[in-house]
Amino acid sequence: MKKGLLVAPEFPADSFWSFKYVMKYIRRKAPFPPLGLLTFAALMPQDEWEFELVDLNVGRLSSQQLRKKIQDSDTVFAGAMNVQRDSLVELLKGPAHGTDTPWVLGGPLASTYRSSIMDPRNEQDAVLHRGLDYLVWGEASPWIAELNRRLEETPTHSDASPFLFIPERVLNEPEASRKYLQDRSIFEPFDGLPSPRWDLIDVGHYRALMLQTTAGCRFRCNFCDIIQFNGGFPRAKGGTDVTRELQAIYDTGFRGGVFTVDDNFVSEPKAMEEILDAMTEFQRQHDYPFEFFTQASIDLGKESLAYLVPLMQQAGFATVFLGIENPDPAALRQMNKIQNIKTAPKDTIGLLQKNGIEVQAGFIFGADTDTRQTADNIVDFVEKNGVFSAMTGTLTPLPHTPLYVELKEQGRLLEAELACNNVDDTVQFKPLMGADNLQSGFLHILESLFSQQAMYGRAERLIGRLDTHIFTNSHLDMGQVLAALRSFARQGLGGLWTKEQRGYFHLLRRAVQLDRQFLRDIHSETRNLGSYWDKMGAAAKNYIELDGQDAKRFAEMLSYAQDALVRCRPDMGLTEVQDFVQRVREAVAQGVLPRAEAQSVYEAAREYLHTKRALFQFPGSHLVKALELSIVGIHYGTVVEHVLTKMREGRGLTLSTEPMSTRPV
Ligand code: B12
Ligand code: SF4
Repeated sequence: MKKGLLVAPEFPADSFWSFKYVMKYIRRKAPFPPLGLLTFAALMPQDEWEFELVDLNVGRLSSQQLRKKIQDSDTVFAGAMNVQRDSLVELLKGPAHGTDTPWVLGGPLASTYRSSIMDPRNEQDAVLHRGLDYLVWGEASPWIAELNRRLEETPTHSDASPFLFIPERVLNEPEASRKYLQDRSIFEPFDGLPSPRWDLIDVGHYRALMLQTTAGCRFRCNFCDIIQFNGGFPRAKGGTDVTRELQAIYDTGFRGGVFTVDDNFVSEPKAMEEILDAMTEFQRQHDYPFEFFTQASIDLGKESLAYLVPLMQQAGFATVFLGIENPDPAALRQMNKIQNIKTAPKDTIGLLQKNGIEVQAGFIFGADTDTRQTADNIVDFVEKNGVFSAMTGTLTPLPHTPLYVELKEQGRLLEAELACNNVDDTVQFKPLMGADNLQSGFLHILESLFSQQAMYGRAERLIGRLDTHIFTNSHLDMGQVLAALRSFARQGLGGLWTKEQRGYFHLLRRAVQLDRQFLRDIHSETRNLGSYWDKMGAAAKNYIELDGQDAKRFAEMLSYAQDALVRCRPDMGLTEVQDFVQRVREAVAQGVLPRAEAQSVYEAAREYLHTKRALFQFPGSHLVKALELSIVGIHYGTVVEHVLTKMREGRGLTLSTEPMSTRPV
């Protein structure tokens, strides 16, 4: 057997997504495992290769330890985004230097930054150029056979130019061409792939595991590199594949957050129905072991797609990340983000929150139509809509995107460094608003949104808007309780009675009040339902006749009942539940309902209220959410504090101060 060393380079601590500063509270080592590498390992011939994974985000190894592992391996396989580039360069300059093990790099760094690695423009690129032997563009599956053949032929490292695996057509198209995005010979069917090699990691080190249900996206945002290597149309897995992958995660013993890492979860609505049904059925059969989160386009809120939201709720989605980017339609038009103009982002946010799904969002500052005022508008939008996690960054032109080529043609691209971390990047183009405005606006956004005070206020607004759903496993585990106690000790106790502490306790008090209010409301709803049924049921023999008022009441009861049957009756298949609901709905519309069915609806509706009541008993869902957000806020607060300090000291966000020579036409 050949030995393959899988290497996941380190993410910088000071980024929103690293969650480094809260790992000690939740007693995990990293937020997510490197899914790309685990998937790649599963695709390789299992009877020829054995793998070991080194995830530098879980723990650092000494240079000697790493060198030994590299020397003892037949090949090193690294997978990275650009934000992990520094760590990869350190590995190649340090422990790998002088060894003869070949290195293969895949993932978005290889796909998007291939040109600068093949044709180095700075010292970092040169290290990658010399240190890497193979670059793999796009998904791994099309290249597995050829990669193995070449590794067999040339099993040692060489300082010469790496070999680039890339489809001929992609290589030959002009730089930002999007003509090949629909080419189905490049973007192959996506189903039937093996499950990731979870056995290569200790799942207990990670906050969440991952599942990819689709790849690609039907939109054409001008800054997006995802479609350039994942395709401009959605490819979906089938329900059977999704169930198998969920089972594989379940079999690791892991319970908790599962990130469906689709580029756009709702890019292919028809396929999503099948996938969501598979997810829901799996959750029901296993008492909802997972809490899902994903990313989706804003059009999820439009009338023709909104029916997916209750399906996502039933499957157990807790969070959705939306690319809002900018509240100004002019900026969106320039980004070719038309979907955000056609559907108002605030409507999609409201719809998800009403269905108990938290919205996180990405914002981009620095479009040509932006001014210093845009920074205030972004802050305003985030605050008004209760978006607690508002990941804001400056515009980043990624290579091979239309944005990149446009800026290049206008002479506005600063290729000094392409960092790709949204809170600490060198500005890579000359902004029309001027460098000073970009810097002060970005600073303003970070300061305004990520002070502890602001975050407590936003958390309060968010919990007030979230209508918690029952598609969750409400038991708190010991880890969560301890995390809450640890953060309570940090945020609530000690020191003088500061305004931050007052904000913290205000949030917790409000959360407890909301839990109590919901409990009271559910008690009274249960009582009302009981007396209504006593009256209706007692009067009826075989059939119940419904007038307009009754039909309304029954429709409401039926929606409670439907949720309860999905959540609490796994013995009934999902289709059986859907058929039952459909039958009753039709009967209600006709005004006559068999008594037995009415009784079933009533009983299930009671069960719904009973299940919901449990969510608000101490520590209720609002309090748990408030504590969770406070913990995450520690991370955001620390990252932003570091970034602001660096920016104020003139390090960090490096801005060109030279006058702009070329303006766009
Ligand atoms: C999930 C995800 C995350 C997750 C998880 C990251 C993790 N631990 O892997 C989180 C939310 C943490 C995250 C964060 C960020 N992300 Co992100 N993320 C994604 C997303 C949506 C999916 C990635 C994924 O898991 N796909 C599924 C797996 C199976 O696919 P894959 O990783 O691409 O792997 C396949 C191939 O690439 C290849 N492959 C992968 N590795 C290897 C290795 C070898 C040797 C070979 C041969 C092949 C190979 O084979 C795999 C199977 O086909 C992508 C979008 C995308 N489609 O790439 C963005 C993406 C990777 N993220 C991106 C960015 C910029 C970020 C952030 C920097 C955002 C920010 N501005 O702060 C942060 C950085 C993280 C940090 N800690 O600092 C960019 C990267 C751009 C680039 N070209 O470098 C992407 C492409 C999105 C985008 N354009 O905005 N991200
Ligand atoms: S919606 Fe997201 S994935 Fe789709 S093109 Fe736009 S940025 Fe890319």
